[in-house]
Amino acid sequence: MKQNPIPYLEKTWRWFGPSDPVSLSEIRQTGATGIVTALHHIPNGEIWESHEIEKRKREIEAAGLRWSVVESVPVHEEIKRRAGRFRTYIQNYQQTLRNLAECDVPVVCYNFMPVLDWTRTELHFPLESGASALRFDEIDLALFDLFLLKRTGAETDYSNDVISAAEGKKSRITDEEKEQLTATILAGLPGAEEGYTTNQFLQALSEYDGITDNDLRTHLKEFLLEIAPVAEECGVRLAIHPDDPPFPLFGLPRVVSTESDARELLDSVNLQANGLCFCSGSYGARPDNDLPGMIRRLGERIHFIHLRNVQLEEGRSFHEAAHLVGSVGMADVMQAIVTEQKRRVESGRSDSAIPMRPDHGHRMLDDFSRESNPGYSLIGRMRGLAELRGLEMGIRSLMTNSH
Ligand code: DNO
Repeated sequence: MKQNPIPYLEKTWRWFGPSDPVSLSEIRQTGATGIVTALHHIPNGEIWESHEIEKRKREIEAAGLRWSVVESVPVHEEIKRRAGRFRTYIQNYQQTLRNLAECDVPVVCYNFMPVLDWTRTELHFPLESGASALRFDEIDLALFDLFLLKRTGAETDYSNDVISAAEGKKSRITDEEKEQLTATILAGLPGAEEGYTTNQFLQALSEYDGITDNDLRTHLKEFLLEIAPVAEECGVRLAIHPDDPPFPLFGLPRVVSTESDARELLDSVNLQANGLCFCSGSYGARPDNDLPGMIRRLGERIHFIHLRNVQLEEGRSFHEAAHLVGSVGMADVMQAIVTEQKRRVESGRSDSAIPMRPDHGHRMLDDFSRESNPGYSLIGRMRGLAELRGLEMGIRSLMTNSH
């Protein structure tokens, strides 16, 4: 019997809307066919009205592209804390999902990280090649937390070695470098809808006083119990993004960092719509996460994929490596993904062309002569997309010919 061919992953590209320095017509030339975007102008917690969604969708389609994934419908902090107006915000979230379904936008990515979305300490880490990368340095994070933010109790979160390294570094760096570090951590990286001053940040952290990992886990479960059935019914797939980086920061609870976290949240609401965004760079920043194994075991609920590499450094530090080099074995990851696609085809699922985007990219070549959002350069990401596309094609062809 002739098998249906395994479709290619849907190549997508994150676009931050009309203010993104990378335009839709440029994206079209990269080879991506799908757009990953959000209605960034709508305040967190409010309903995305259908006419707003339609308008953005038409704009994307006019450029010959398709709106494949929403990244993200942000989860209001009051939902994460189950405080204040959280019930209204959950109802609004449900309505937004219905409106997106009505407009045929099929996948919604979101995260459940308190206060900060993704966190880095350096945006222009120079690489030997002359390109630059994003970096997370645990000593710099401790320096900021202990000596610039001066968070009460921060010293209990770091080892003595890290504290003394941070102390030493504090006396070596300039005031300007300290300001730069503060801005990098607090100003909000692209996609994080919030930015903070130091005082606002301390205030936001204090609102989580007494909220443990277990509490946050329960809040996530309660949220999923309310939104996943709506998503299932209207035909939208939810994809939770893991914590980036995947370990606790600033004493905040963290609940989506490991395979067992992911398994638990999938099991807590056992519906196909309750799924994952598999981010190789986020999960990959922990050496104890077995990425291909996670794809094999959790794959049927992976609705969206971010492919990115990290070079692990000492302790918890890492920088973003080129997509095919670094600590993440990208070929093994890709092979596990194609295997999952094959399984979907064999079981007759209609979502085998899983949307994938090259996550982040170095700043390189002409990226230096134009503005770009940190991590979201044009040429660096296009290099990533091209390499990943080639890797996928090679693996697919080897797998097809060996069966
Ligand atoms: C960073 C992104 C994150 C991601 C959100 C999803 O580059 O991967 O900002 O979009 O955490 O909600």
